[in-house]
Amino acid sequence: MEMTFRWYGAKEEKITLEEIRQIPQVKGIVGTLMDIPAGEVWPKARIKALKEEIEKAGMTLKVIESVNIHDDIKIGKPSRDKYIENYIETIKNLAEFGIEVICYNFMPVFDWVKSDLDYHLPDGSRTLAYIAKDIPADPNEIIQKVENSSNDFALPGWEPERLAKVKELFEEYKGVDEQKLRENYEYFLKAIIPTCEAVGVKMAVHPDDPPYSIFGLPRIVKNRDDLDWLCNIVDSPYNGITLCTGSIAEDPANNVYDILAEFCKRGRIHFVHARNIKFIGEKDFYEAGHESSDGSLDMYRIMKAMYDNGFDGFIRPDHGRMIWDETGRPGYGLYDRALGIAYLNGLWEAIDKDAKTQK
Ligand code: DNO
Repeated sequence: MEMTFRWYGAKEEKITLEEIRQIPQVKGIVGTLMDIPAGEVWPKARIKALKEEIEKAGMTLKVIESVNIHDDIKIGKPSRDKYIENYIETIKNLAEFGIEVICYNFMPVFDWVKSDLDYHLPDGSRTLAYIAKDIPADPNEIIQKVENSSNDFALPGWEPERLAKVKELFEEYKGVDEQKLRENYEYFLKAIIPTCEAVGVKMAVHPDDPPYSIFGLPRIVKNRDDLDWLCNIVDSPYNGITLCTGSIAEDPANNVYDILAEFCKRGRIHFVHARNIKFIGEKDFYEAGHESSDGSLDMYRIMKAMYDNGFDGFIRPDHGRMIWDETGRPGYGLYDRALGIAYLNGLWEAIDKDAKTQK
């Protein structure tokens, strides 16, 4: 297991690489080029500069989150071939600079959705929450809501150029049901995975967040059977998963421990987002501190499922709460994510020592 930390780039961040370097055991940055619109090729010079900046700070860049997929690919428009070619070019460019894993998602229009980015907990910390009755029926309202509480930080997956066209996008997705979206996903994977195999870059899809349909949009990466389907349509280790424990567990019907165990064993989980959530209603939840005692998930069982099934990929703490008066990009402050790392490292060490003394 290699511990990493998500960082959006010097221009987009308050948090510095020097601060991240001081978090115990963090060796790698999960990086991105946030300003490059979905569909465009990532230039080699930009990738090189990012890698050098990170290495100068004493860390590595082996994971990218995310290279976003143009909606024309998901909708299946004729223009998709051009965007797929660009995606392949980006994969090759990233491979040239030693990138091993690309995290992406296949969600129509929106990436993750939460009803609240500044949900107050009794201890004074603030976090993200999903409360179904607070999700407006009109998607434009959720965009407004997210923008109003983003503290002026660009949020991953909510690219302005995409959101500006949200009405048109919803129109275009009208003909796309789950079946059609699956066909388009299969088309994309079949086109890119041979290149991934050739250049040694593993794709790792992030599950839908939340893992069920919202705003009437189709969702196809939401449970064990969906993950099984996608692993089978292109049966290659380069076609893998970012297992986000929070996203998968948001549907109480999903057994996150079994899913982790199965797909680790199958060698398909290349990246883990470790997050705890606390249910406050049937499907309503807020994002808790990482500790088991703070949320509804047993983080020991999560780490153990990974350990026992041979996980040797990358992991990062997922969203953290805002604590100690920190302000910043919702979900991506420094302090609570650093606490999360210390805790996850502690669990791993205990599990590892325990396993070794039992031998
Ligand atoms: C939210 C993130 C997602 C994730 C994408 C991967 O904070 O977990 O935006 O990066 O779904 O493409």
